Amino acid sequence: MDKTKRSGRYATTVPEAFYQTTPIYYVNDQPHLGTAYTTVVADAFARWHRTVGDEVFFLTGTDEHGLKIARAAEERGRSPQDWVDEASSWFVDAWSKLEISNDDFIRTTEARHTTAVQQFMQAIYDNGYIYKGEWAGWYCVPCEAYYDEADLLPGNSCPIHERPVEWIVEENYFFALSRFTDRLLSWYEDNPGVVLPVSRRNEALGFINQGLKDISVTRTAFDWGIPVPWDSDHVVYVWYDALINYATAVGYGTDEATFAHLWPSVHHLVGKDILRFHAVWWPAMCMAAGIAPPQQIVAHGWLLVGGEKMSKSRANQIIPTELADDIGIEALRYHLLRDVTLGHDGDFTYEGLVARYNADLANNLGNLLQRVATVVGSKCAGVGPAPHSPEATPLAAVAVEVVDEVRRAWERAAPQDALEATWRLVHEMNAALEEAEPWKMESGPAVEAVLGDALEVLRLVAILASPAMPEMASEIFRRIGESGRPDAPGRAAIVDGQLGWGHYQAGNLVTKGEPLFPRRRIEPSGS
Ligand code: ME8
Repeated sequence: MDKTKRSGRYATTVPEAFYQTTPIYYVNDQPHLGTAYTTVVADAFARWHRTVGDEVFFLTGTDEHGLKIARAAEERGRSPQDWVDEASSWFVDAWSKLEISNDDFIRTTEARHTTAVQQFMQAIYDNGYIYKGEWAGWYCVPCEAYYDEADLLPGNSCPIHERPVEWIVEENYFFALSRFTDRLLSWYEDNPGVVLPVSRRNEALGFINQGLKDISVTRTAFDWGIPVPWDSDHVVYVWYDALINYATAVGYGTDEATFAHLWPSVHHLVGKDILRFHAVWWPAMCMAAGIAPPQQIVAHGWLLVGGEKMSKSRANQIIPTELADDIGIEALRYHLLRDVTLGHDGDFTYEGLVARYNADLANNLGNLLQRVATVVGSKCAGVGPAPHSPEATPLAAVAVEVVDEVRRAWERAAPQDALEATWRLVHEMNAALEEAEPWKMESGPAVEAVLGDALEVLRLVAILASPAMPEMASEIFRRIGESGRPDAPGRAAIVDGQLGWGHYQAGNLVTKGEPLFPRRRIEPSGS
């Protein structure tokens, strides 16, 4: 169904379905911490939305066509298909290790994608937005994009990859992007939250206001791509092919009912390097094909190493799975979500990772859990007591504020604020324990109420931290005797959810185990 027709102005509806995507990654090399960062953040959004009760569909995948991939295969003496089959499996494996909960993994060499791309292209062609022309320009193969001469660095180098671009002349089909300027501007005006954070929205508007040029969307110089349906001498330009993956995966061209259900409830998470493609080209392509543009595009900054972008071409990548082996998968996830302000660049250091781990996980949360389990063991025979009623403890009001802030933080695409707020509750609870010193008290109602509060805080924190640390949060639930998982669908729903104060089940068996987050010294293990 074409939802754009309902309003005629591409206004988006507020659906219950929540379709989260990551970029599809080029298979010219291994996944690194930069691509892992995007994927972990998208995963946390998907997990949060499942927990609040939304119907989530979470997609990631690999971008397998184009000159860059054809050359990567050639350099290794492999056929492109053989190469992409191997390289895409590295991403599947890495994401599985990092606990990425994707519902689907799309590869652009799949038959379903060929069907969708050809149908999408044909729709745009039939609607009169594609024409034939000649193109000459500076092309960066790693970006798979043309550059204006004015945007190049000295020596005709790409501003992102800092290596020389190539002069390419082609006869191609063009997409009439320039005809979408007004429609894009009014779409932005009607949908103030469509690009987050606001700084990235302004950047996207800047691209449009600079003036939009038509884009060449087919190639003839090589054939590693999807054939253009009306002219088989051409293959579809890799970016045009890649963007359509978001429609393919929810049934465009193959399953119209699923597509009508999930589109346009799509939330794209991308790095700032590909904002223009997602916030300008892609909505215009959707409009041209007669479908609604996406509901939201969230763009994050770069992870830097020593002040430089971490990237395949700079060979300064950090391998995320090695880091996860060293510090723990969920500690790494927590650090990426907590210490990078989404939208800004973040400098990655091993010292920063360990410092955050020790402060928040070992000292604060880990210590709270360990202390509470020990004292419930010694003062309450291992049986969890009930918390104070909300009127009887200031912690209940703190919990209400924290839950509210966490909800708002996820809505404004600020996971760092959601986790910071959650840890405020941990801090307050530790301070309350220091004050009451239940380990010095006699067994009885007074000690029970203090420990009941602490168990309730641990229950709430497990739910709120579960998008970052699903398995650790589950282990906390297990140790405080709560049944099920903290991230069960709907657990954090506003209506009938369990984020209010006082849901901890008195009478649960509390168990003490090994510390969840043993304190770390600064050296990577094995060094
Ligand atoms: O651009 N810091 O794929 P790609 C943070 N195939 N994020 C980083 C990063 C860093 N240092 N380096 C990479 C492509 N990323 C296209 C996308 S989508 C239809 C097609 C992340 O393998 C970030 O999300 O070059 C960036 O946008 C993406 O990886 C680029 O991945």
